[in-house]
Amino acid sequence: MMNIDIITVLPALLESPFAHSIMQRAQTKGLVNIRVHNLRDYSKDKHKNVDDYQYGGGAGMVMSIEPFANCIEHLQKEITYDEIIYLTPDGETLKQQTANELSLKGNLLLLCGHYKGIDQRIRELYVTKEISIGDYVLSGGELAAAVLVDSIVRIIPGVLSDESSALSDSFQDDLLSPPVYTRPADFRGHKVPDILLSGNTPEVEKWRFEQALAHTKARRPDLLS
Ligand code: 6GU
Repeated sequence: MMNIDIITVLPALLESPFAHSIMQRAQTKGLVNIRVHNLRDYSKDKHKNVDDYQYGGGAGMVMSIEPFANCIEHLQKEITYDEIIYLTPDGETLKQQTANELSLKGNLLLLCGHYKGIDQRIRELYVTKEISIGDYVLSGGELAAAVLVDSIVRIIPGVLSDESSALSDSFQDDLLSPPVYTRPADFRGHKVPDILLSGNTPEVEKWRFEQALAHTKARRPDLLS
């Protein structure tokens, strides 16, 4: 069973994303154990502070090393992590390949930062991988952590009931997905392509591939090069 631990100052932000649908099923099936830890519980400060003014001056608070060190070292007493991941806009951009690789690991620890960032020494002493989910800035790492965990958990073997469906996702083969249809075959004169109603599986597969290729050329030519 895979263990994913997440350290955050906003545990409430991470309740719903893992409580439904595929994320919920993966946990019920015992394929992954996701735990959210409140960083504030590891502050030894009398006001439970987890941040402080930055050395050198400047606006914005920086998250302190001690609460992170206390929490990480507490968790490491029971679990050895394959990766300790810091979610940060200056990390490597998340790709399907990264999610694929991480889905094969046993234990992951995710650190969510806030404010102006976290003390650099946390990154140097504990973090083994830094991930961004795209070139824009979020107010904290929590939503990025939810995105990363979702991308990993859904492809853990046994999570999806239709085993082939994760492999046919957009990006798994560097192609965007072809269009899909369901009933009715005719909605106000807008018809489903005849080929899909033909029952000719090889022809349907060929059509889907051509559609995927054309769609990728039009929207994401960078994926084809
Ligand atoms: Cl991982 N964190 C924050 N704060 N902003 C982001 C991000 C992460 N990835 C993209 N933007």
